[in-house]
Amino acid sequence: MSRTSRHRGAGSANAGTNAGKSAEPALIIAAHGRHYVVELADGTRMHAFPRGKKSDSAVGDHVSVELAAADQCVITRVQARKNLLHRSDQFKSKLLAANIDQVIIVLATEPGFSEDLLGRALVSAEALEIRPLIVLNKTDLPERLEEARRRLALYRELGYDTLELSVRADPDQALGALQPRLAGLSSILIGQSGMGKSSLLNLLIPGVDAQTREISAKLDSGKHTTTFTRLYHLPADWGTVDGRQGALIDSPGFQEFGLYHLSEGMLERAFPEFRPRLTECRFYNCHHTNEPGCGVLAAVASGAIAERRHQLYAQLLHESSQQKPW
Ligand SMILES: Nc1nc2c(ncn2[C@@H]2O[C@H](COP(=O)(O)OP(=O)(O)OP(=O)(O)O)[C@@H](O)[C@H]2O)c(=O)[nH]1
Ligand SMILES: [Mg+2]
Ligand SMILES: [Zn+2]
Repeated sequence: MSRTSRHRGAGSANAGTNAGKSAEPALIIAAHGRHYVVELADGTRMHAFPRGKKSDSAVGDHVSVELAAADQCVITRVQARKNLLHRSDQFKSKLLAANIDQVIIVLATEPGFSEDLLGRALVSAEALEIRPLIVLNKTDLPERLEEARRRLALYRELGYDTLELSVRADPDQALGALQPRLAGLSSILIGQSGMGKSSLLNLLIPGVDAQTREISAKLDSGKHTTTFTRLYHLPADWGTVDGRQGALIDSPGFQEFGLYHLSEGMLERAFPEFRPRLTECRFYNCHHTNEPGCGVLAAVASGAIAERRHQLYAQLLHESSQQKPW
């Protein structure tokens, strides 16, 4: 994400195997299927597409591009990535974003949030050892606030950082709470539609003007307002942390969060409350579903592990064991 090299093309542009053609480093800032927008080192933005049939890069990826037309380039190489967040079901695997430091799971009092999706989002972050942050938005709507708090109590007990805020009623408090948690990091906003992800983005990064539901209602473009994943640099006046400015990625709301790609070994470790129990199991290859002498099941029986967390684990284990064509 270095924005220091202002003289693109000079010196290293012909390095690598593409002598003659000039390959340039770029950052993917938007993705919609096979259609990408990249940002070059000097800040220039261009449309880009993958060379082959497969689109195997995601927002946040550092890539090499070659100019294909006046305002279009082709992605020739994806640099090694720190991590890659994705969702998957029986039929396909969908890339969400790469090189992420923090997953911000946005929930709201109204419309009510799905605890199943929250659990899955947490597992996906844990599996990649990415720090999750839970945000409960719309605390200005009092009817369902207590219910939302009650449902979130378990996740607070598990040690997850959980913030309450209202973009609409108290934007200053929201900004004050989020700015220090975001500065210098690359964070992604994920969650169901209508929770307020784009509203948060608009608050945090003035001038972005991301579409929120009001705007899309005016434009009559339907219910889901954000249709593609998009990276925004954090404001320059937030300063840098370890030389990094940080970024915030907005993503479209989802209704399902399949994790068919996670292995059994990743799953058992993605539940932090399971971890200290794993050494207590009688069998080294225990699945923690119905084995005798299982430390996890003993903790469920005693109430130390919540039944609904174990149910989610069992469901994810089932998904993980399915045949996947991809
Ligand atoms: N009452 C209240 N409404 C809010 C608040 N924040 C956002 N909203 C409203 O919630 C609706 C959905 O907000 P969006 O920001 O579009 O939600 P989103 O999560 O980006 O939704 P998708 O793009 O569909 O995934 C809009 O009508 C917002 O004005 C809040 O703090 N309080
Ligand atoms: Mg949105
Ligand atoms: Zn076990």
